[in-house]
Amino acid sequence: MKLVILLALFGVSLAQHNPHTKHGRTAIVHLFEWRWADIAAECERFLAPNGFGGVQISPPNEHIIINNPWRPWWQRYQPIGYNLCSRSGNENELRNMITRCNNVGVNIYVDAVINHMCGAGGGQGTHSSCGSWFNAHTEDFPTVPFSNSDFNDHKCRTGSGEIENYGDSNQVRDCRLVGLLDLALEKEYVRGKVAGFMNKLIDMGVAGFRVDAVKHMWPGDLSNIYGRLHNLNTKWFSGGSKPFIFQEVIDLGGEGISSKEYFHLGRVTEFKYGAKLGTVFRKWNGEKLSYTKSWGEGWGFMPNGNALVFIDNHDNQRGHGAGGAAIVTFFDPKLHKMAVSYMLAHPYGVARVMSSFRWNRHIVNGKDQNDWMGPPSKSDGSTKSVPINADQTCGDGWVCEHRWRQIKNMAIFRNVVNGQPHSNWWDNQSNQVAFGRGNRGFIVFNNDDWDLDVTLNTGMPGGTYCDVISGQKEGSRCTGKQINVGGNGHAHFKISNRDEDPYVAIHADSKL
Ligand code: QV4
Ligand code: CA
Repeated sequence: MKLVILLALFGVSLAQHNPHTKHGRTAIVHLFEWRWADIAAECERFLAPNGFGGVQISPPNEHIIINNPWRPWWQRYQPIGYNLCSRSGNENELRNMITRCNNVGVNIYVDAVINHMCGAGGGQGTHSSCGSWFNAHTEDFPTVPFSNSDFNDHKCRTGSGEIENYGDSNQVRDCRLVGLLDLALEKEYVRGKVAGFMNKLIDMGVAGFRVDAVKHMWPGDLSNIYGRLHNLNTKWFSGGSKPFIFQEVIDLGGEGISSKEYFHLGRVTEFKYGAKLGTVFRKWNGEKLSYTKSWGEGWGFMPNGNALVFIDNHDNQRGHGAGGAAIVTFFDPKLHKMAVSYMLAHPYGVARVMSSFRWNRHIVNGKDQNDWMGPPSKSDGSTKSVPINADQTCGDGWVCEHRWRQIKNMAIFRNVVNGQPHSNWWDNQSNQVAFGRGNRGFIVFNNDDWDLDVTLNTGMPGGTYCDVISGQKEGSRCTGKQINVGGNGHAHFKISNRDEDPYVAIHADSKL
């Protein structure tokens, strides 16, 4: 009993905080805007063999189609109803993907947009992904159905009907976020419809949800909705498993609403993580890598058991959401690989890797003029599939960060060291640091403008290890640097600041 109370107090490993990843796999990848058919293939040909635990998919529900700008990615955050046809594919393709990914032990997490429907200016007609008719002016969404009494207009107290002040929790929850029609989630009827949508997906086999815009919903309403959710499908999950819930709350401090209001409901996105680590790797504001000795709760982040962490996400890689210019994305590949690798090596939080599409970034006065651009598409607006090149990278504008050797190998590293403590820290009081994970793995970074040349205690058993950053172990040979660990666990590291990737990582399974 005492233990239960303790666990509840700290929000550790509670039902909805557990990602239910299989076979010792840990990391989640967001395959942003990928088609269901491509995700199914990726689970089988790449994610399962390389130990990825799950995929966050783009919203699967029917959404508005916007022509101006032309088919922006964000049209999918404007639901028209809960039919399961979207830019990524139809219901059959979705079901097929969930089945095929589950069959190879890769979980699917759905991006659930339940705070709102489309924007008030969305017009009327059948410009929606399943072709269903709707009317945004009269707030009519017949396929659910929702009508004007299912929205919060009467509850919102701002003159414009919009959220005007993020310091006022009432308007953040009851008014419109950028004009999006705000659902009355305190209504029994609305709660039932939202839970029905989520339960259909659970029954199809998804493992959980990334819940969108959680700051804009009352914890009590969410508690009620989550309480209605089915247990996971026992075809793939053990009986009594609750869906994994990770909630999008942007909390960098200083607002009326803080992430801790949602801890008891599931995990919460820790936006400080990527904003701070980006600042550290960029060496802005006097930050140094050596200061990350106490990375995690020591930096004022939320408790470990509550956090979902990431370096960049689909919003802040293009200036939406929070984090600003500090966020490191694939546009800065060297820093991005290092930051993502740091995250994957470090024990704090459930880690999510971003997998992006490329767009023509065009920043004028700090704002990306092309921040709206959707995924690689054909002239009719339909999303292109993801071609895989001979060297395992992706083509046609798909960046596939999760396939970059360094990132893929660090996802494996995270699995190999899972459960081991952060250990054997070393730093040069500047931007050279190293740490281990018990006796299972060790990583060394050189983000200074000079060489690193030092002997360190790795905590690992003696032997020759293959560095999984400059190469990897293939059969009994190593395509990268080799690191000799002595019988006392010590090893010599030499990393030039001019290396393409100025860091080295070894783990138990990279031993030669
Ligand atoms: C425009 C005006 C408004 C006006 C409205 C009138 O800007 O002032 O009131 O018209 O109709 C798009 C446009 C936006 C437009 C809106 C409604 O960009 O200009 O409003 O549509 O037509 C994504 C995008 C948004 C996009 C939205 C819906 O980021 O730009 O808005 O999808 O298509 C806060 C929240 C946090 C949120 C973050 C971006 O606390 O929850 O902002 N993050 C999540 C998602 C994000 C998504 C939403 C929430 C909304 O991660 O991708 O927004 O579902 O911090
Ligand atoms: Ca709301």
